[in-house]
Parts: sequence; structure tokens; C-alpha cells
Amino acid sequence: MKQNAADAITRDGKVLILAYDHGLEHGPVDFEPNPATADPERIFDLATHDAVTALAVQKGLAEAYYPDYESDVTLLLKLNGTSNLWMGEPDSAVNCSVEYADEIGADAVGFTLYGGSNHEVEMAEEFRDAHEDARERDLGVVMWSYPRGQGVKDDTSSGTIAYAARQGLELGADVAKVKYPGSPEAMAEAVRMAGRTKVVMSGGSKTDDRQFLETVEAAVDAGAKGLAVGRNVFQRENPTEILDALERVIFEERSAEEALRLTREDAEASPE
Ligand code: FBP
Repeated sequence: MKQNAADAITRDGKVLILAYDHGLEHGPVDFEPNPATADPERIFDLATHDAVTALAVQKGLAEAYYPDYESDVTLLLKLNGTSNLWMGEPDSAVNCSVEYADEIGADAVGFTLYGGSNHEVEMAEEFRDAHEDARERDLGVVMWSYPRGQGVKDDTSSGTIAYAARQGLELGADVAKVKYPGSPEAMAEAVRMAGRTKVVMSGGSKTDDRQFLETVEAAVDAGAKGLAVGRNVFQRENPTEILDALERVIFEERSAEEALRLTREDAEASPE
């Protein structure tokens, strides 16, 4: 069962998760660069792009918008999440049950684990329940594996990210989403530690097209299966163009350079 549970959120074994839980996790500040993106419909529309294998949202957005997109978008329901207003040791409230995620049409569930936080034990126990409930329903399981808190000195060091990826494997995630550890070698080590769990890179804050695509290329070359990205897509002026380029890097295994060139040529050939 484990090897097939995540099929719904992959394409040719690769993954491109469009993440849109920022209104909860970071607040409206993340919509400022592109104010129209405060409207969830914009992002659900984007998620119909061929490159997107799943859209990750919280329960409220799924309830309100997913009924209009059921046939065009694969739903990855994020089960926990906390606002930036919370100032305590990293923790994440469980906002949705697996049963309810399944009821509203999720193909997979997502769960954040803050390894190293003083709340790690409770979070891992909550993950256990979520994981086993998801297995009963044959839903894929994606772990946002983000070591942070008192036990973590450097949350993107090679050792920390390899450990984060390994936590995904040990605890049963189909996909472990980790931050880029700064070099292809460190990413390759995370991939090695994750074994049969697919590693995807977290998009992070917005960077320029070339820098972003080159990092994605490096991660994919190092064995990552793709990307889970929010701001680096929806904060751009033309999010569809960057999805076109990501499709070329992740699914067609082209270089960042080539993907950029082809995407620019397409834009010139059919200007809006
Ligand atoms: P980004 O690509 O914008 O970083 O989005 C991915 C994501 O994991 C979101 O799902 C989540 O809201 C955010 O990053 C968490 O970011 P941070 O690690 O800064 O709290």
C-alpha cells in the first residue's frame, strides 16, 4: 500500500506541490507582493496547470473552493497549521481530521513536524494518528519536516536536513518536504537518508527566476523528486510562466538555463 498511496499526487514519480497555506502560517503579508493572490480562486486556477501535481491548502479553503475544482485539481489537505501570531516554541494545531479531509475530497494529507521543538513528542504522536488514519483510507502522506526550536542550532545545515528527511522515512511519510540544505551534496545526502520516501524541496521566500530554477535543478539532480512551493510561484507577476519553467526542469529534466530560454521564447511567440 505504501508505495501506491502517493501516486495521486505524483506524475511520472515526480512531485510539484503548490502550497497555499500562507494566509494562516505567515498572514496577509505574503499576499502583498501580488495583492490579487489573497483571493484563493487565483491559486485554485493556477493549480489547474499541468505541472502542479497537488494543491496544499487548509480545510477552510478546501471547503469553500474545492467543490468548483474537484475535477481539475488534486487536493493535498494540510491537517495542521498555526499562525505567525503564536510566539511560543514551534508547534502546530491539528485543524482537521483525516476522516474529514477524506470527506471533502482529499487525495493526500499534509502534516508539519517540528523536530527539535519542545513539542516534538506531541507532534509525532499526532502524526502517528494522522498517518495510520490516512493509511486506512489509502491517502498519501506528506510530511513538512522542519526541524526548528530549542533543539536545533541550524535549521538548514546538511546534518539537520538529512535528519529531517530521515524522520519522514522513519515515521512513514510518502513524501518529505525539506528546506534546501545549501548544496547539491547535502541534498543528495538527505535523499539517501530518506530511502524510499520521496524528498521534495521547499520553495522558500521569493528569489529571481534564474536563482530559483537553478536551485530546483540542483535539487532534482541530487535526487529530489520535485518541489513544494508557494511564494516563489504566487508572488511573481506571471506565476504561469514560472510553472511552465518548473515543468521543464522537474518533469522534462531540462536545465534551468534551457527552461528559462524556452519559456521566454513561448512568451515572445504569444504575448498576452
Ligand atoms: P514557500 O515555498 O512559500 O516557503 O511555501 C512552502 C511552505 O511550506 C508553506 O506550506 C508554508 O506556509 C511555508 O512554507 C512555511 O514557511 P516557513 O518555513 O517560513 O514557516
